[in-house]
Amino acid sequence: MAYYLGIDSSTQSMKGLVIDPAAGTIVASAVVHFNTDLSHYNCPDGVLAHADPLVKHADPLMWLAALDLLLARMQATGVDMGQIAAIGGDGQQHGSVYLNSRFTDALAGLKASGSLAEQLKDTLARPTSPIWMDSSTSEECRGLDARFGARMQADTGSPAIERFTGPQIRKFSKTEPERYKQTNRIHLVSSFLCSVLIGKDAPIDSGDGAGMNLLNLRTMTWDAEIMGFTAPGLAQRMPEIGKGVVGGLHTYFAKYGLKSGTPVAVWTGDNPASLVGTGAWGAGVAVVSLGTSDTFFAALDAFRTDPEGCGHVFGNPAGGFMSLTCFKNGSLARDRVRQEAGANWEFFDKTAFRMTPAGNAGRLALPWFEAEITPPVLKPGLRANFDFKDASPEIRIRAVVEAQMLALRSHALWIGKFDTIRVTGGASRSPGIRQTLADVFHARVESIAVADSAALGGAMLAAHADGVPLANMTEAFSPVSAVCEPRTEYADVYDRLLPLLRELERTAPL
Ligand code: XUL
Repeated sequence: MAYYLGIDSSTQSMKGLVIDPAAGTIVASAVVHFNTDLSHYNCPDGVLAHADPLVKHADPLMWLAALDLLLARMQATGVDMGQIAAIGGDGQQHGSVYLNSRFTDALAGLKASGSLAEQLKDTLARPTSPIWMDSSTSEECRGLDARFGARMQADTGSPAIERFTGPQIRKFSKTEPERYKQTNRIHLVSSFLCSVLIGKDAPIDSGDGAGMNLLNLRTMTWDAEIMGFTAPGLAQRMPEIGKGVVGGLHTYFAKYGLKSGTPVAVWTGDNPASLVGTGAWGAGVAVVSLGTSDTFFAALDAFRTDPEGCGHVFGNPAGGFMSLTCFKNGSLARDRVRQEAGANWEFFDKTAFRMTPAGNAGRLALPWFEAEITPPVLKPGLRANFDFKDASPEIRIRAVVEAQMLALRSHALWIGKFDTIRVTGGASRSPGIRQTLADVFHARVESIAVADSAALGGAMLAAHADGVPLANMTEAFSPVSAVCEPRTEYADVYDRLLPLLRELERTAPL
């Protein structure tokens, strides 16, 4: 019986799942939380503190420590690691790791007696990694806009975007030219961790590679002209684009009971992996993922870009393309509103919604505690169209949740109209949020049993690379576990609120 391991390296944690596709079961799971398990890396929410609120970096050694700890924990569950026939995975998108000339030898020579972090610490050409939450590259984006104009979006699927890897590399090469010179290889979080598993440079997949402003989605190759303008000598520093099995597992990982040489499938981004894990990789079903970031995504029937320039096109790991709209102020913002309201999760998820009417008498609040991605807003601060501070906890909570769901609807219009939305991520367990989502979109909201859809997607992609059809696994692993129907009587309420939300996005002062 063959098992498959999927690993999801997300913003605040690393999770792993082992699946048995023949039996249709999840046989083991493990998780490492960065704030509690690896607090000495000082990245409590997955981010290092920085004086500039637009700069968001993480310590890449923490991801290595997490990989060691996750595999040890997985082995400790008692699962037979030797039965794992292939490994897949995914990483938070856009984040980048900068490696020097020692990387290749250090990877190949990994010794089971040491840890990954210890053995690879001297291979970093840049000690920290910018991640998707970073908004500090506006100047670089304007430079790319001025040079490429509409071609950037038409060919790479997105206009120049602050958190995307190309603008981040451009900033690094300009502000730290010495360190850039020392950089031999630039990896995404996904391809970095995949490289560590196979003990050599892994390629980048088109799902994650599309989030860089460097990959030409019409040819599926690096865009030489954009690369050349982004930073000097960038082409030599990039891995290849690849798919399927990209190498065999390094002997280092035998200490966790894994077989050396086990095929490793190319890693993708967390959202593309989630598209697979939620069973939405075929056309017709949209996904709302409510995690550190809130995202709306769906498989695309054809290559199509967002006329407003906020959304993106990524590669769909099952073939073709996917669309995505991303909001930075997701679960951390919800948690902050909850704490400031002095409420527990029971109150946030249920009571607040029973105490207030749908539509909240027109009161809306956008919790932009961090610079927002959609729409692009660089000056953080909550925007409300009423006196937020003095309002009761239940009114504040509904105002924030309704504004978040309306923003999702408003900025996903370019993707299409969907009768069914599949919801995933931690906050998808909240009944109040699920009902609001259904009412705001006038759509049936389905939950699937596995909340870690990205790790599941990674495991499914590993099995797929080993010849197991995705469709069989979707039936087994992504069945609908709960449904929330929209309440037709509130359709008008939210149709009327949509222009108010747009107005608030445009005008509300800080
Ligand atoms: C997507 C995005 C985030 C990260 C972290 O474009 O920036 O969703 O992938 O989850």
